[in-house]
Amino acid sequence: MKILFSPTSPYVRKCMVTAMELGVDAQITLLPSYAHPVYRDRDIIAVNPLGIVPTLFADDGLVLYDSRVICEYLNDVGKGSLFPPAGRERWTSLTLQSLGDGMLDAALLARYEDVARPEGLKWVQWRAGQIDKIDTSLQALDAKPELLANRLDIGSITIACALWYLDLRFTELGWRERYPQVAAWYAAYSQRPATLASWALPS
Ligand SMILES: N[C@@H](CCC(=O)N[C@@H](CS)C(=O)NCC(=O)O)C(=O)O
Repeated sequence: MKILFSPTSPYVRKCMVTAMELGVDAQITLLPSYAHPVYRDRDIIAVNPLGIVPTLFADDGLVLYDSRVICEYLNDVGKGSLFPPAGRERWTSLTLQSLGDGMLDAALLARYEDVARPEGLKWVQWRAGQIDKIDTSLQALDAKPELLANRLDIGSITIACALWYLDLRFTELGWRERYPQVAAWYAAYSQRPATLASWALPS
C-alpha cells in the first residue's frame, strides 16, 4: 500500500496511528505530497478529485479516501477490531470519530484562515466560531470522561489525533488547563506504543 502523505496532516496521522495499532504500518509506503485548498495539487487530483490527503493506494489498485474509509480499510487488512461490529458500541465509536474529525475540520479551517487567507479577507468572528467548536467539543468530552476511559478504537484514535494537532498548531488555547479530564486521559493514552511510534513519522 502507498499513502499520499503530509507530515503535519492530522488525518494522515490518524491513518498511520491506526496502521500502527493494527501492525500493518510496515506495509505502507509514504509518498510526500502537498495538498492545499487554493493552490490545488494536480497530481493528487489525478487520483482523488478532492485533491486531499490522506489518499491510499491499495495493493489491488483501489484508491481510497478519506481518512474514515482508509482507517476502516486498514482495520480490514489487519483483521482488527478498531471498528466494532454492528451495534451500540459501533455507533459510539463512529460518533467519537466524527467528534474528533469535526474538531480537526474546525482546527484546519482556523489554520487556513491564519495562513492561507489574505489579510484583507480575514473574518475574525468566523475564526472564533471554529475555535469555539473545538472548545464546545472539549467541554463535552471533559464532562463525560467515561466516554474515553479504557477505549481503544477509531474514536479514541481520532480524538487523540485532534489533541495532537491542537498541540502542534494551537498551543495558545491552553486546552489542558481548561479540560483536566481530557488532559489526564491524553497523558496516559499518548504512552501507547502506536502513539509513541507516530512521533517518528517523517517531518
Ligand atoms: N475529511 C478528510 C479531510 C482531509 C483534509 O482536509 N486534509 C487536508 C490536509 S490536513 C487537505 O488535504 N487539505 C487540502 C484541501 O483542503 O484542499 C479526511 O478525513 O481525510
